[in-house]
Amino acid sequence: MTERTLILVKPDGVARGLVGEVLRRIERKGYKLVALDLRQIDRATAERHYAEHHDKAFFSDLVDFITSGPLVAGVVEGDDVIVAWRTMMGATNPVSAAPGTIRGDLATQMQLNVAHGSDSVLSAQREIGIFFPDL
Ligand code: IDP
Ligand code: MG
Repeated sequence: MTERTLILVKPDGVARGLVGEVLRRIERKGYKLVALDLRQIDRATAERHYAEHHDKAFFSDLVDFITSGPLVAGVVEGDDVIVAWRTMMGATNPVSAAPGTIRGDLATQMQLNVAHGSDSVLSAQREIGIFFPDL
């Protein structure tokens, strides 16, 4: 089924010059970029985006990190893209992310794991609404 998901190249990925690498994987796979923007987000936006993690011990570190520099936000469209993009990113912890995945190939630390992707149709709608309210 054709779906849309929110993708982020997080501030670590932008700082390391990995925007092209991440977008290349999306385009080669055959997905379509329907929105793309380089921006730095404020704490209120970060807290909304990561609201599900509000009570976790790492929440304030996560908000510090995601607001620390520019990120690339995008909306990607394609067949079953929500699950497929999460497969392409690999496990949240790069230590256990499979080789061939973004996190498996490009990252070593849980927080600095380069990319984000929505985890369900509902999260995708919610997150796209936060980053691209006009879509
Ligand atoms: P996801 O990005 O694979 O969906 P989530 O569990 O939603 O993973 O966590 C959101 C982000 O928070 C992760 O991508 C990672 O950057 C960070 N994170 C998750 N768990 C931890 C942790 O235990 N310590 C530090 N950062 C974490
Ligand atoms: Mg998540």
